Amino acid sequence: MLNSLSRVAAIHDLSGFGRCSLSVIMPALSAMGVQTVAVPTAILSTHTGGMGDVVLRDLTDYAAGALAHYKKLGLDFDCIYSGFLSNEAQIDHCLEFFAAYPDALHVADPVMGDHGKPYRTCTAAIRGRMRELARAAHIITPNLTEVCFLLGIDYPQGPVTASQAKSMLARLGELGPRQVVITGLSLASGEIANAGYDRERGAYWRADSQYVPVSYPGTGDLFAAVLTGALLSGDSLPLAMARATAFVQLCIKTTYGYGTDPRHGVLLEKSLPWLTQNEILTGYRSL
Ligand code: PXL
Repeated sequence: MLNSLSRVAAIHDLSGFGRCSLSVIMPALSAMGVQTVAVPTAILSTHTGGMGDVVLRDLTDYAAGALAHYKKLGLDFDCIYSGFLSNEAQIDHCLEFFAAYPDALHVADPVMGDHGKPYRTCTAAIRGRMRELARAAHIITPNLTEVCFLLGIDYPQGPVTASQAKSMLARLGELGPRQVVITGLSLASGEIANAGYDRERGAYWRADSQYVPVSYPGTGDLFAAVLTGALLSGDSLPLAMARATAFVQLCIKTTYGYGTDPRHGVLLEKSLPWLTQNEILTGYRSL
């Protein structure tokens, strides 16, 4: 039984307050029965989304030693999963983890920005190198802002059509990953969709969410974590998308109902028990 637990190396920052990155990724994956080994890239007092002067301890010099230790121990990983990275050396470390565990599932959430703008720490150099990481990954989970950075295109001012979404997915697939999920797409038909592509099958999928007029940090991290946990537990891509979409929607709706400060993130503590049930709340369909 114990041998059937999947083990993930999660290369992300640890933001203390604000419910994003490792603070939400670890409980989500644990609730799904996936063992998570944190490889923290930095410790921050809060996320960088509007809570003043963040106290940051950079841990860029940590990952290479941790990797060497894990290799020496003969420790295996079923998945290497990267997220928010704040310098180019950290991208190199993710590539080194990928290379050290070639049989693992390589997931890159290319966290770079939102609403058409890069995060404070995401320089042009990081955006360039993030494309390299995306090329090396098996699965990537960009939002629309990150799609634009990866493809070098302008951020669309209005909603996108299903055929534009498919074309973006296909172009991202051409970079290298065999599966691509674009999160939080505002479709011209009025829905908010997570749109997925399986390059080997030539299949396009969507899992829709209802619109809520607030945006919370960390929801992209939660989506990618639940998607990863679901794939490791044997879900197909569309089923994993449906599970991650349903869970993030539950978190958002729960939080919106309480009217808490959006900068504090979603009330994960209230929604987490859903993840322990092997139940899909909403479906998926072809894009
Ligand atoms: O959720 C993405 C994220 C991760 N880590 C840090 C962030 C953000 C988004 O603002 O600031 C430090």
